[in-house]
Order: sequence, then C-alpha cells, then structure tokens
Amino acid sequence: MSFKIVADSSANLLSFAGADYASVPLKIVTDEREYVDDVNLDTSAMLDDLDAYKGKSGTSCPNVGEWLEAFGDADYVFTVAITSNLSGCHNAAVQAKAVYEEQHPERKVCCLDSLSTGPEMVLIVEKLAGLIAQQLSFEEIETQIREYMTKTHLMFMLESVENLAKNGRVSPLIAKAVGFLNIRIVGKASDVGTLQQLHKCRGEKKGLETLLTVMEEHGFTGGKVRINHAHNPKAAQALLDLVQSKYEVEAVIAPMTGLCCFYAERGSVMIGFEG
Ligand code: X90
Repeated sequence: MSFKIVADSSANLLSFAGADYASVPLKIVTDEREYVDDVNLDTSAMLDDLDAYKGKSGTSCPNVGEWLEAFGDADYVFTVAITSNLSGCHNAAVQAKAVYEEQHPERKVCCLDSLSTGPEMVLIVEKLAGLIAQQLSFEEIETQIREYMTKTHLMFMLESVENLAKNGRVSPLIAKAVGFLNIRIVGKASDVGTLQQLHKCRGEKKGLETLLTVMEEHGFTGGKVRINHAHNPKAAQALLDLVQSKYEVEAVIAPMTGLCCFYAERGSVMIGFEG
C-alpha cells in the first residue's frame, strides 16, 4: 500500500524527505504576470517587482486538476491545506478527493484543513510521515493526526498587513495599526483559522519577546518548533535564541516561499509549535 502526503505551497515546504511528498503551488498574480510558488521562484525578485508595481496583486489557489495530478497513483493520500477560512485550497482538495475516489474506488484520500498555514502545516506533515512509518492503517492515521492537530499552534510577528488587507484577508481595523511607527503585529491562527491579532508592539525586539510570551500562554514548554521567515533570518535566529534561552527545543528555521512572502511581507516571522 502506498501513502502520499500532499500539501499546498503555503507550508513553505517545497520538498520533504521523510515520505512520498508533493507540494502543490499557489500563485501570486498581477495584471501583468503570474508567479508560481515552486522551486523556480525567486521570492526576493518577486517582492521587488511587486514593490515597483502599481496595479492590483492577489493570489490564486491550486485547482482540482492540480491536486489530482499531485496525488499521482498513491493508494492513500493525505492533503494538508491552508486554512479554509482564508483560501479555497482545502475546498479544491476535497473536490479532488471525490473525483479520485470515484475513479479508483479502492483508493482513499483524507483532506486536512490546517486552520493555519506555514510552519504549523510542517508539523502536521512531519507527524503524518511518522505515523505512516509506523505502518498504521489509513483510518488510524486519520484519527491520530486529527488529535495531534488540536495541540499544534501558529504564532506570528508581521511587519505589514497591507497585502492581507488589500485582499480582504484581515479586517481594515487591523490593517490600520501597522506600517508606521515601527509597529509589529503579534498574533495567532485562531481556532477557526483566521488571523487573530493579540498585541501591537513597537520594534522587532519587543515583538519577538511578546511572541514567546504568547507561546507560553498557549501551553508552550519546549519541544518541536518550526520557524519560517520572510527574508529575515536574523529575526528567526533571534527568536530561536530567545526560546532556547528558556527551553529545550528541536528547531528548524526555513525561509517562506512565495505565498507566505507575499502575505506576511518582508521581515515577518512565523512559528509553529506543539502546545
Ligand atoms: O487562496 C488564496 O489565494 C490564498 C489566500 C491566502 C491568504 C492568507 C495567507 C496568510 C499567509 C500570513 C500570516 C499568518 C496568518 C495566519 C492565519 C491563519 C501568512
């Protein structure tokens, strides 16, 4: 029996060695061109282009056919998608599941709505790989991963929410708060998969300290952390140093790819952890 994990590119995980894995790209689109969020994308050049570009920019999620293609011919597929509250990704995966299971009645697909994005999706993918390696049944893996997902969290520090606001993914009220006076937004993926602002902080140092405080308030006591940054490796490392000064952790720092760079914007960091 073959198992495959398929996540959309908002996980910032274009490849993964721990299992048969595929990343399905979202796209960043303007009136002039389209940036596909895959290994060929130069995110720094994209952000520079977009800074210079005066027109509208947005994003689009993978369609049913793109999910289906990523399923390949696996017997059992687990999809991990960005929160269905902010994107149509999960919905398209669910439709792809229906087509796949109808075409191949012996195959099964489990679609997981992360209610999150980025590094929390990475934790889910890694856990799935571990469960598959234990040779558990498809049903048992589904039960255990859904249980695991109730314990993982995503927190972030954003330098700007301009693109989130322009694309209606955050309330205008939150949008007003950033972009001036050196303000950073510290927040989390809420229980229903929306962007929830917890604090406004002045400066990066204060923002990172606040990030650790809110992690602690959500049950963090060390363990696995996955950190993603938008062209800000220094802040990612500073956050890790801060966390490690108090806790034993097993950490990975990785850059955000296209989708998250577009929405989180230069300078931001996200952290996924187990509560
Ligand atoms: O379908 C699409 O076009 C994609 C839309 C995605 C919109 C949200 C992207 C968020 C990226 C920003 C900070 C973390 C927010 C977490 C909220 C759950 C990252």
